[in-house]
Amino acid sequence: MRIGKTEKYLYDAISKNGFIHITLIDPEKMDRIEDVVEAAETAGSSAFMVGGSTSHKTSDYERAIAKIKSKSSLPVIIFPSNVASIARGADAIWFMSLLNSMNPYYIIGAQVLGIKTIREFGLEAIPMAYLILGAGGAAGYVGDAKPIPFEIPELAVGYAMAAEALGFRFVYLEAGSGVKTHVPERVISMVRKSVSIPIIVGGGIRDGSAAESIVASGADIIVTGDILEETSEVKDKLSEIIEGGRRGVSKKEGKGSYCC
Ligand code: 1GP
Repeated sequence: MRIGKTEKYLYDAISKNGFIHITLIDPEKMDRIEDVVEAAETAGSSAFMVGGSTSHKTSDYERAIAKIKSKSSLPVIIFPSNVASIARGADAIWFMSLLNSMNPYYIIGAQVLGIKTIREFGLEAIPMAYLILGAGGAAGYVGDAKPIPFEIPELAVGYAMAAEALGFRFVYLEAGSGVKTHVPERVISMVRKSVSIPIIVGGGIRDGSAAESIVASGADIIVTGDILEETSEVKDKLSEIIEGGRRGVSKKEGKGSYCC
């Protein structure tokens, strides 16, 4: 198994801290990227993701990546919505498959079309299973997903176990950007008990207490994006979320120690 530098960094950071926070920057929406990057790094975020379900311009991605790189040395990982998200200048790309899409394009089609460009651009491809739950937001709509109901966590467990057996090295439980309700703790906890790969949770996480309970339930990575566009106090808000996650570590189910 060949593990790249960014993936190893994620494993090491999770193993050392019990969880990490990643700041998601939507290249289409964020008009004050440099300020957000500085605030996120000061608050203790461990990496940046660049992506958005309705962002389809490669030039927007490249501009956002360059701005992040001008302010921070933390890893930048592309969070693609389509082949147009494959951009130069990032460290890595989530090589992700939306397993509960009804459209094979989002499961394997875009990946086949994109891999040569990913190699040409020297991006580290990190295999990740992407599952959309609950309301699903724009990601659910654009990705033609059949979202997993929060009330049926067994379905999320089945997908996550299958993802691990298929060789995916991360699983992302996505509720959709800006949704009212984040992935429930019970779903995270049941997935945690069923797989040993790192679990990423995102969508609708807005405060420290949500971060605390999500990490306590077994999440290894929490991702926040939308809240940065809602607040002018980015550093304070991210500090609150990251502090919440740290409190969650002491109560965490199945503390992950990942290696390669
Ligand atoms: C969306 O999971 C991410 O893909 C983050 O969600 O924008 O709601 O923080 P928010």
